[in-house]
Amino acid sequence: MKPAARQSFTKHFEKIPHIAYEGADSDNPLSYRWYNADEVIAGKKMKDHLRMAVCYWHTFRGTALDIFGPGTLVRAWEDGSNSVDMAVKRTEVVFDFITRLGLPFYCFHDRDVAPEGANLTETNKNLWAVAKRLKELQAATGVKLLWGTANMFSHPRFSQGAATSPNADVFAYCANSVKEMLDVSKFLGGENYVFWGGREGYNTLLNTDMARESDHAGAFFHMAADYAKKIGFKGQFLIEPKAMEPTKHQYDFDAATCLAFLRRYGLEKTIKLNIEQNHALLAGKDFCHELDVCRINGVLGSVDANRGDAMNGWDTDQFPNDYRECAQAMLIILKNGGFTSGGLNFDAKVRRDSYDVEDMFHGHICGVDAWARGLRIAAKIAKAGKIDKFIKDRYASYDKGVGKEIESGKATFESLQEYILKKGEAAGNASARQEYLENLFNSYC
Ligand code: XUL
Ligand code: CO
Repeated sequence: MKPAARQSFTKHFEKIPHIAYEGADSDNPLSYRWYNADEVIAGKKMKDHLRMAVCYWHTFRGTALDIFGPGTLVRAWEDGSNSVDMAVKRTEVVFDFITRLGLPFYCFHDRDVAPEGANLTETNKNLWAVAKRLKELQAATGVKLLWGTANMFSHPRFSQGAATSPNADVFAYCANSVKEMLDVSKFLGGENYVFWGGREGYNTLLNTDMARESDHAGAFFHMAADYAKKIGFKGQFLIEPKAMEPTKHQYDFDAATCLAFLRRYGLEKTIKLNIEQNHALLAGKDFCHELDVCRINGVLGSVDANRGDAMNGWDTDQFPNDYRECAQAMLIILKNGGFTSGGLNFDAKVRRDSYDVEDMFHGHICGVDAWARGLRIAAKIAKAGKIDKFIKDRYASYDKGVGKEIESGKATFESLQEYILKKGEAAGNASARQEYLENLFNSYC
């Protein structure tokens, strides 16, 4: 780590050391057991494979309020105000935290870093006041912006949607939000720009013109792309699918739904996807299914690394801990050639009764190590090549004869009928060997 990255900006984490790699046998809970940033795995440093980011919203703006009660997390650095002064002071705590974890990136919404003002002009001014300080802290620490985004879901004006609101003034308001955040993202060297749908969706068709709302969303993305081009913002646009919550029917339900939308509006070359584990669960899909849908369609952009709870149907946003699932996900990411502009953003929060500052570290350390261990396992599996070979062999009938004619486009229904009539019956199927493969997979863990 560069010496500059070890500086402490505040006194709030005095009792926490800079988290270092100590290896799998370490019994120090404030160390990494699997994440060794500069170690080369499968031809690349671990930090460059994983590109991990701290999210501003859960870790620094979340108080753990829920619908049954107020926030329980009292942070010593907060003065209780939602002022620009506090926003600027908070940035130093954030960078102190990220550098102690030794992670290379962070992500934020406009409203995470700066409060709304008395009017929109003041709101924009507030955002720039904080962005300037963020830029200084990025320069001082080497921490970079993985992605920026705009919060177009919290304020009551967005209660019926943002770009899909029936109120055109809200659409215009959102144009200001994204325009400013694209400028800020460019200013801070953001490597991506994320659109999570927020309240883009509906609760009942009795009040909703889905066709118009969809067209409005398409138009909004084109305006965003035009503006990014105009200012020379080179970051990758990403849509983050989510099936439900807050609306019943979210327009960005899952990867396949987003792909259909992108193709319908000619945006498939402009926008990739940011896949979140917990959102995949809400869609009733495996996280890895969503990743592979993206991979085979060339839109695997980035990942919101968290986990849901298989027993309930909401967005619990817990820190990832299942290194076997991370390993399977990393296999897909490696197959994709790794991340380019994307990375792993910990869109995760500590539980309502994990009150201490130390818990913020334990959550991140657990997530970092789950993914680092997953990467190590995935690299072993890829190198051994046994699973790849099994899959390749399973389709061997398409590498020759009639199968090859099907894949090359030479076969027709007539030619295939002639072939199979002559044979009289299809060749027997080989076993798909799921149990063998699951056992093989486990043997690398
Ligand atoms: C909401 C969610 C968001 C996005 C960014 O479920 O995941 O925090 O990641 O807007
Ligand atoms: Co997310």
